[in-house]
Amino acid sequence: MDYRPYDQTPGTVPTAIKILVAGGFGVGKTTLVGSVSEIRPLRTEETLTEASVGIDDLGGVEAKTTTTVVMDFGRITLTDTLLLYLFGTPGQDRFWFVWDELSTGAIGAIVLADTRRLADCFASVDYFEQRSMPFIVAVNCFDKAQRYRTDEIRAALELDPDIPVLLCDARHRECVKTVLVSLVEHAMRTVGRRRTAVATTRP
Ligand SMILES: Nc1nc2c(ncn2[C@@H]2O[C@H](COP(=O)(O)OP(=O)(O)O)[C@@H](O)[C@H]2O)c(=O)[nH]1
Ligand SMILES: [Mg+2]
Repeated sequence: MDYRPYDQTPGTVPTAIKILVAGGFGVGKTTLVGSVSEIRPLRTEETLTEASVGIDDLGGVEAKTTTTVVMDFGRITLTDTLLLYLFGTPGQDRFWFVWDELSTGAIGAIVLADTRRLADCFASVDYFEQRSMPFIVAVNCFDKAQRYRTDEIRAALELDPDIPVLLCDARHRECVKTVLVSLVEHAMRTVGRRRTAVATTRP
């Protein structure tokens, strides 16, 4: 894990950006945050117990014995003056209420998807669409999962044409960085478009 302190030159104020990582259970949120975080990611996991059998659907998820209860938290220095803080949100219906708290101040979200269980990310997509929160879809390409083209995934999720869809491997730092940059760029474009729309509708 490499740690790069941000630029502490007097007058240089680092910008901190908050990003959410959402998606279904076992899709790779904790893995993604852990791949890029310079600080040891804070994880709150609980061992899957008898009680969660039947509640936590394990179909298609290999060797998964823990589940995120509250959130993952990580940080990455993208440039000398740009820090990203990542919050992995719970991917299960019973933790939905946490999302509203976590969304405050976030510039956007990465919705992680697994093509074997694509429906698991519908709720996350709906959540960010309803709140007009910029988001992108990153497909975590599991080894045994069938590969689909991004346009096929876009069609299956009924996404607007401007929402980026990327294929990634949540275990690889460079791959995850590309996803993060894509989200930041998408969020900036969205904000830019909204500003233009407001400016042109003003009398
Ligand atoms: N083969 C493969 N396994 C992955 C990948 N990402 C995550 N995993 C594994 O899938 C399981 C679930 O990942 P996790 O990050 O805990 O999912 P979360 O519930 O969304 O936080 C873990 O055992 C990971 O090691 C990936 O890109 N490829
Ligand atoms: Mg997790």
